[in-house]
Amino acid sequence: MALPNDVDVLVVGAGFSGLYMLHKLRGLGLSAVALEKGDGVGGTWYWNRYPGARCDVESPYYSYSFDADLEQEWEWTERYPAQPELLKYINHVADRFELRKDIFLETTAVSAVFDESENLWTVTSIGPEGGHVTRARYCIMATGCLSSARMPNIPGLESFQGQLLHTGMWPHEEIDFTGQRVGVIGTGSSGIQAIPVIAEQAQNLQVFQRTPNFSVPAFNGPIDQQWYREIKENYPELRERSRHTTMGIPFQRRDQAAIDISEEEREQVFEEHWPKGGFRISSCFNDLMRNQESNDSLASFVRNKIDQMVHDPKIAQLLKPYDHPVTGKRICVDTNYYATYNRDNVELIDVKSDPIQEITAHGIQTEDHFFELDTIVVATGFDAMTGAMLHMDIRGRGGASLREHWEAGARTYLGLAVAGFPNMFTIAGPGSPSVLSNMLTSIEQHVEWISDHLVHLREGGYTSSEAATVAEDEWVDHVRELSEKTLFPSANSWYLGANVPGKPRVFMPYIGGVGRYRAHCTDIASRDYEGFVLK
Ligand code: FAD
Ligand code: N01
Repeated sequence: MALPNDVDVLVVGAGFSGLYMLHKLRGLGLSAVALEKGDGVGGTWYWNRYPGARCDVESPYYSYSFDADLEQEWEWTERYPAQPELLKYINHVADRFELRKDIFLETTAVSAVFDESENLWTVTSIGPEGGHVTRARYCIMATGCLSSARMPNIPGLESFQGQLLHTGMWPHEEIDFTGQRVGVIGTGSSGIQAIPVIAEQAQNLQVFQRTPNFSVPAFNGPIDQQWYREIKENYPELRERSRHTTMGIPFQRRDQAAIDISEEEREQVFEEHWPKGGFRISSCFNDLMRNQESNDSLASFVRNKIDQMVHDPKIAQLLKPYDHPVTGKRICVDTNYYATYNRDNVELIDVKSDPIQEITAHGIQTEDHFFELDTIVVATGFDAMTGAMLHMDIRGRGGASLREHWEAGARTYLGLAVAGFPNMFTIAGPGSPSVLSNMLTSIEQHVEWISDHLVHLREGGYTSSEAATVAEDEWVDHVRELSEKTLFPSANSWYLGANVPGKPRVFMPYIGGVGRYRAHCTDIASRDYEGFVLK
């Protein structure tokens, strides 16, 4: 089917957000299409196929809740799902709800211009058939927070004659590292997940670490059938509970401050939570991101664990994070990460003390050494939260450009709408809990809120909805003020844009938690969409 010229709603992106949005729009009787750059659906789980790619939220919770039959029929096999299983799930959803006929793959939206005289968006895209223009009443950006992969700015990168791979743009064919000399640049979550798996295959693995990150073991394994059965029996209640928690998962932070108890007692609580795996450890006190001393005690607990897991004390020292609070960057959830450095074929290169100078045809040259490599794996992350949106030329009222509107940092109302850009909505955008949460919970809440809003507009006979400038200003201030009450801004994280040279340093996600945020959005809706100008 050809991409239509006119639709009610145009969705950009076909990951978890775009797929559910499309499904909801159909249910409202609106005509809708989704444009997707990739040649398949799945977003994050389509692009990030690197070995070891896995979710940090347990599988029964990192899944859609909108359809009880889907929930009951799908069978997760592992506690934390790996990328292939997640991609299979998303494809299953696309088939089950017959979404594919309205999804246009290999089609990139390059610009979106608002036509004020008719209250319509004109979206230009490039697809397999060439350029196309689609007019839509509403434009919904489901473009992803972590979908704009960044190559590092290292001199000579393009001259490398071996295999160059980025974790966020991983090839579709199987990559076999057997017998190879492999270098990995970057030790964020992607590097930390890939390194142990590559180490098992490669002849030699050299890890180029600039800054160590906190990582905690997942204790992953086949899903515990009894646990899963209980979840399935109680899904409605568990999902509802998730919607009102801080992180969008159905266990709440323990309501006790670490600062209120002795160091020995804290240690005991950490020890109890460590074997539970993943985020459990960061939820064991309620003041870990508000009180430096509390955070320091968890940090030193994790550093001690590194000492226990890594045999060589010099390597252990290099792996210990020192420049940011635990969870100031999204905590990595790993399988065998630290123990991998006990292998004879793995070497940790500290590029803080011996910086990378250039990449040559045959490897990586640091100030003091040359490392000959067959493959370089780049795990250097993303232009997060704003990158995908700003790749497009988006123009709102009066031809104003989003790039200019966001020049000093992303500005939104509720992470859902932007002043001056009527009838455009963002899913899990900056200013919403998104990346600080289980994103499936946050995505569903946004999709449902937008759907309800579109119904409200239809029933009220409105053709335009726009965030008021004053509402946007207040929300931006509120998001910033909340973050300033925490330790988050002290970390040089991508939450702040700190990983992209020249990007304004603004804390982008809403830190008040999924439950509080949801209550606020519901309240806004109940007050006739306060802060939105409806015409
Ligand atoms: P995405 O999945 O990013 O999909 C956006 C889609 O939009 C992409 O397919 C992209 O190609 C497309 N697109 C963008 N711009 C255009 C354009 N101009 N034209 C056409 N198409 C466009 N979250 C968690 O909660 N737990 C996790 O464990 C977790 N693990 C992650 C692991 C990795 C490696 C990464 C990168 C992210 C992870 N996330 C995790 C966050 C993850 O991005 C979300 O959970 C979720 O998958 C986002 O879904 P989405 O549909 O909003 O965005
Ligand atoms: O990216 P990152 P990521 N030379 O930005 C280093 C989600 N996710 O893809 O800290 C040398 O975190 C950089 O070093 P430094 C999750 O939300 C989840 O790993 O800037 N090194 C850092 O070590 C996550 O937070 C999972 O000094 C360079 C690394 O590259 C987000 O995606 C799995 C460099 C980048 O780390 C992004 O994770 C994967 C250079 N020039 C991703 N430039 C789960 O487990 C950058 N670095 C769920």
